[in-house]
Amino acid sequence: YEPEQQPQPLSGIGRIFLQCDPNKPVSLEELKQLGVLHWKLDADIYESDPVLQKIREEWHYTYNDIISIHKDTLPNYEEKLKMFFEEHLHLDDEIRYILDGRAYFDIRDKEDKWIRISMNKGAMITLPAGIYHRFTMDETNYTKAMRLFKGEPVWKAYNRPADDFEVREKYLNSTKSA
Ligand code: KMT
Ligand code: NI
Repeated sequence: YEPEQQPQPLSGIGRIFLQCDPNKPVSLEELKQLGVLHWKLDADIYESDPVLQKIREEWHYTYNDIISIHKDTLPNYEEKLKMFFEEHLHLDDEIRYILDGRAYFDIRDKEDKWIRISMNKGAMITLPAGIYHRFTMDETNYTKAMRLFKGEPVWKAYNRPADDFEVREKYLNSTKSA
């Protein structure tokens, strides 16, 4: 965590706030062009939420589990946070739904600058396969998130540089036409 280099986040329940360095607001349209999907849900009813159910059916998010990120609940907490904060990509979409607490996802924009996505309880997001990103906590150091996946989960992360993957080229092409 490098506080001086981080854009200052805003906050708000269930909302997603976007900022890029130095604190320039980012539009949802820009997020869309980067291939990021997002929803605002009622996390208090996640176990029986028909809206979540519908999203899962529409996007084929068949798998889910819940991860509680806190030094007392997550084995190798420090080490894992360090890994999450390394800039990386995945060969599949990364789908996360914040059930409690808060967290940040940073993604790279088309100019390779960071956009900070502040996620509160109720925020759900899909980062497309091949996008460079990283994950970090705020000063509360607690978040509980549902991890979703299309089919059998693969959590493997490839740290940057990972430009030779086909998925990376595909991703870049998809942002060009958007
Ligand atoms: C990732 O790959 O960036 C993560 O799994 C982030 C932590 S899960 C809320
Ligand atoms: Ni990731």
